Amino acid sequence: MRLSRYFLPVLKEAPSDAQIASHQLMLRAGMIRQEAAGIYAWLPLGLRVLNKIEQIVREEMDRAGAIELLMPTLQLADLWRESGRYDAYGPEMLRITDRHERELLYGPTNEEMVTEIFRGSVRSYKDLPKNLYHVQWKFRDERRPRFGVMRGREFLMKDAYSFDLDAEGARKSYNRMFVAYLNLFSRMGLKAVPMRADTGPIGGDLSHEFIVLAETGESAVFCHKDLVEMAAPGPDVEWYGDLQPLVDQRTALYAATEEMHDEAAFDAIPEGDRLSARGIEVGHIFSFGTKYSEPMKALVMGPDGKEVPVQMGSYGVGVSRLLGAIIEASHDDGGIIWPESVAPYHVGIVNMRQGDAACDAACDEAYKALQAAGVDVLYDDTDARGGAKFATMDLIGLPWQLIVGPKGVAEGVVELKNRKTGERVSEPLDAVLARLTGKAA
Ligand code: 5CA
Repeated sequence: MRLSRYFLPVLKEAPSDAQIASHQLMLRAGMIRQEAAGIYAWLPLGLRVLNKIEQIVREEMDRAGAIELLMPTLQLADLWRESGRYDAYGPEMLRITDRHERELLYGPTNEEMVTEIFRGSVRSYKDLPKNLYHVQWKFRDERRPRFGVMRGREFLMKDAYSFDLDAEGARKSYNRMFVAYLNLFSRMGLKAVPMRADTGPIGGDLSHEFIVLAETGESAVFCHKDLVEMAAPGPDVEWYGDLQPLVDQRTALYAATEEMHDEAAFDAIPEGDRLSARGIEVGHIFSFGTKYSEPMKALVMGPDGKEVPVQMGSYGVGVSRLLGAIIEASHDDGGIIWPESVAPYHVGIVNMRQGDAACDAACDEAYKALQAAGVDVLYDDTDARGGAKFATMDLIGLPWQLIVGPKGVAEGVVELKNRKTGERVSEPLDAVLARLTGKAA
């Protein structure tokens, strides 16, 4: 993409109501624009990152055996009356009436609808286990929407729902999602710690929140510090084997959110290993047995010929919130530092003297070669000053900057800067292109 043809409305100053770094940087980098309290338009640069995060989530769900579908944002109130949650949900639910006076709601979550889909076609244990998921916009009329995409009213969530014949199967489904979550957050460069959590309006008795530690996090959390550095298992796990040891490894050490905190258990940890911090909840998984299947009559036939309500769990990832969490974890005074896996573009080309024939030619060559190699590239071909171009590149945080100036070009070299480390190397263009495309020069 050529910046001169792109839509990247960067701001010099962050609006004064943006209190935390990620919110300020997302506004300044032209990624989002507030349209109403807690409701954002996703501008082109922001949308690219959102799509990348969504794709990582999707790949890890698929790997763990979950199956993607797409449920609508609007749901019938009557469906929620079946579970008893229509009245229980309170003012967070956006309630809507259509022209026929039918009561609808904008989905804050999908347990009821997915249970309805399941009961419409699955009858036998032979079709189990199943895990259905979607990535869809949700609406919750939060009392205090704040911190940009971190606590929005309209936000993008991945929500998966598992169905099993018995509690043992449900536990296996839960474990698959637990392990998939460790991998998916790690692929985004995040250290997310699973912590015992309260289940709130979703219900059930087994639940973990996945927490990214950050000073600006909304939740107070307590854990053993070894959990923070524990590496993710990676993709080569036996998804339908015994995952309990992997889960036990993470749950043996103390980790809990404020609502579940047990002071005595925490104090039993040696003092130097205790971590009392703040965190951002990027995912939340629940196992709630028959809470929905029983009242909604989602029954399956067991091998003994008896019908039982299906055992369920639900598994959420805050896809749009993740942009905020990643930026909180990875930025400096100059701006965002995207991990490669979610960066909107891999490389930014900075033409230090637009209009200079040699600079333009070198930039064009680099732009074409990178595009041909399938590398996402943003070419700053505007006539802004060099200083302003550097500031924009640092702000939007692409992993690599390829800097082309008249002096270097005359000497046959360009500069390659690593956004994260700040390291620069001066090399012939061919060598730099080889590095960026992963081919030897
Ligand atoms: N049905 C369950 C799991 S699918 C559920 O709704 N869980 S949840 O309420 O915990 O939400 C799942 C994830 O969505 C949270 O972990 C959080 O990362 C994200 N989330 C929740 N509320 C918001 C919000 N207001 N703004 C942005 N992200 C949110």
